[in-house]
Amino acid sequence: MGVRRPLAAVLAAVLGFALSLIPLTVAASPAHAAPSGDRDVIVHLFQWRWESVAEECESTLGPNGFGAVQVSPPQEHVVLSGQGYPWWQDYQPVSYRLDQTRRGTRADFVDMVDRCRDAGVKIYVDAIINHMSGTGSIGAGPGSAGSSYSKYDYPGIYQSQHFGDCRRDIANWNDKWEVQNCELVGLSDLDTSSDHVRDRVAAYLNDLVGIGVAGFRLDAAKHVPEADVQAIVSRLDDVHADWGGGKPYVFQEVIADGTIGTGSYTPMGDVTEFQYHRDISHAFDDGNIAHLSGLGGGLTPGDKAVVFVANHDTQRSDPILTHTDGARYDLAQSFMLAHPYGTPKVMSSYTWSGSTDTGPPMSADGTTDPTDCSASRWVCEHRAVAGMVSFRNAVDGHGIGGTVTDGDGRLAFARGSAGYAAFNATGSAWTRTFSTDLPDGTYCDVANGTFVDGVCDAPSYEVSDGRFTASVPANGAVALHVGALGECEDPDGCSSEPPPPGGECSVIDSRFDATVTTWYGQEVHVVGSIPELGSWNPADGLKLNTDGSTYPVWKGQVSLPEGTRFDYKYVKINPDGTVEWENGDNRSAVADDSGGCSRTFTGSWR
Ligand code: LM2
Ligand code: CA
Repeated sequence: MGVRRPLAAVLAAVLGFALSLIPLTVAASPAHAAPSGDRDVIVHLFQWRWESVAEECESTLGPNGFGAVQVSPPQEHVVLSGQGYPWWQDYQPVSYRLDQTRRGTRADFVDMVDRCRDAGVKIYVDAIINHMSGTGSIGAGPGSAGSSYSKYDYPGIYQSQHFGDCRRDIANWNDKWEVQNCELVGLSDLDTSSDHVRDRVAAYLNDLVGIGVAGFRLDAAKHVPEADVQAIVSRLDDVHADWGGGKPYVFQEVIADGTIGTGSYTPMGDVTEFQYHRDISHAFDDGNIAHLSGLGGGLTPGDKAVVFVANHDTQRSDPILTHTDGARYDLAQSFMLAHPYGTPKVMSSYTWSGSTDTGPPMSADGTTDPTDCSASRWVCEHRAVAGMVSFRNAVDGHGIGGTVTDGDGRLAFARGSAGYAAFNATGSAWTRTFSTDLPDGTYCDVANGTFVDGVCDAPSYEVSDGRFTASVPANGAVALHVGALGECEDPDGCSSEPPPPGGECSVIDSRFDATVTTWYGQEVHVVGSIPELGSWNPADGLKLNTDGSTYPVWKGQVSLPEGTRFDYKYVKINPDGTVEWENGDNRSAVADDSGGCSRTFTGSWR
C-alpha cells in the first residue's frame, strides 16, 4: 500500500511471526524484583515530561493502583532541529547524562521518581544499551545537554574501539551473529562483550537505581548477545528499600522470530511478547473475541511475558489496533487487564497527522510541552482503563472460570469469587443475567469509571444470589470486583443504561462528502484504519454514491461509536478492480459529539 508505512516499517517487515523456542544457553541470574503480583500494571507514558509524569502518579496512577510507569529514555540524546525534532531522537544516546533532555532536567527526573514513589508507583526506564547515535542527517551535535560527539566517538565515554567491527547495517536477519553485532538502522553498535562497555552501561543504570528507579525496559535487547545482557544485569545494584530491595525488574525488548526467540532471554528477566500483541489486536479488530479466555496459551510463559495491545513502534510501523480505533482499542486494553496472562503494559499515546516521525506537542526549540489530557494531541488512553487496574489488582491469584459467550464477539468470565467481567465487541448492547461466585452486594462497574477512596463514579450493579443483570454496552464492558463495593456517586449520573438518544450520543452518524471527479464506471470508496472503513483494505471500505444532482460530490454514511479516532483516504476503484489511492498524508478524524450526534467529513480528491 505504501501510503502509511514509515521508515521503521523496514524494521517490522523483517521480524517474522514465528516464535522459536531456543534452548536456554545462559546461566540463570539472581532473582529480580518482579512487580508484585497485586500491583503489576505498567503504563507507558510515551514522551511525557518528567513533571507531568509526577503529577499523573499523584492524581491518577497511584490512586487507581498502577504499579509502574515506563518513561521515555532519560539520557542525553541527539537534537535534530533540521528534521523537526522527531520523537526518536531519544533512541540515539550521545552520553548518559540526565542533565537535559527534551523532557526536563536531572532535578526534574529525581523529583518525579520521589513523587511517584510516594504515590506507590515505580519508575521503569527505557534503557538503550545496544547502541549510541547514527549518522547521515544526524550530524555531530551538540547533544541535548551540550555534549559534543560524532558517530563512534563520545568523548569521555566511548571511542572507536568500543564499537563492533561489523560497522554496517544488519542485512541478513536470519544470521544471529549479524543481528547482534551489526548495526540496527545505522546506529553505532556497542561492543557489549567488552568490560569497559559493560561497566559504563551498568554505571548509567546504577545511577538511575541510586535515584530510585525500580526497573528497566532493555531497548533492542535482541540485538545484544544474551551473555552481554547477563553481564550487564549482573552488575546492577539493588533497588530502593521502599521497593523491598533486590535486583531491579528487567524486561527485555525481544521481537521473536525464527532466528532469535524469547526463550534465550528469559534467564535474564522478562521479555516482550509480540505474538500476544498480534493475537489480541487482531481479535478485537475483527470482533472475534469469544475464544480469548485461553489467550497466551503456547506463548512465552506468562510469568515471563510483558504484554501489550500496541506499543510506540507498532502503533506507527504496523498498526493493527491503536488509539485511532477508539472504543474497540480501549476495550482490548481493558480485556488485557482483566485477563491473567502476562504483565500488562498499557499504552498512552499522542496523536500525529502525516509523518509518524512527528514528535510530541513541543515548543519551538523542540522541548516537549507538559501533558494536557484535555488538549487534542495527548490521548491519555490509560485513563479510560484506570478502573480496570483496580480489577486486576483485586482478582490477582484467581484463574478464569465460568466463561459465557454469545456469538463471536462476546465473552464474559469470572475471576474466582473475586471478580467478574463481560466484554462486548459488537455494535449492539449485550443484555443478560450473569451467574457469578461474587458475594451479594452493590458493585461499582470499574469498566466504566473508577473506584477510588471508596467513591464510585460509574454505574453500579446489585449482585443477588450471585447473579446480576447488565446491559453490556456496544463495544464496551462491565467489570465488578470485591475491592469495589459501593454505589455510584457520580454527579453526572449513575445509569447503567446506554445514554438515551437525543442526549449524549453513544454512536455518531458519520457522513462523508467527497468531491471526486471520475470517469464512467469508477467507484469512490473511503478506506481507513477502522473496521467500519475496511481496516485499510479498499475492497472492504465504505462505498460512496453520487447521482446527476450531486456529482462530483460522493456521499456515504456509517455509524461509529462516539469518540472513534481514525485515519482514512479516498480511493477510486476501477471496473477491473484496480485501486487508485489519493496522494498525500492520511486524513485524520474523530467521530465525536461536538456537533451533536452526527458529523460530516468533507474533502476533495488529492
Ligand atoms: C527500539 N527497540 O528495539 C525502539 O523501540 C525503536 O523505537 C527504536 O527506533 C529502535 N529500537 C532503536 O533504538 C527508533 C525509530 C527509528 C529511528 C531510531 C533511532 O523507530 O526510525 O531511526 O529510533 O533514532 C532513525 C531514522 C533511521 C536512521 C536512524 C539512524 O528513522 O532512518 O537510519 O535514525 O540515523 C539510517
Ligand atoms: Ca548489538
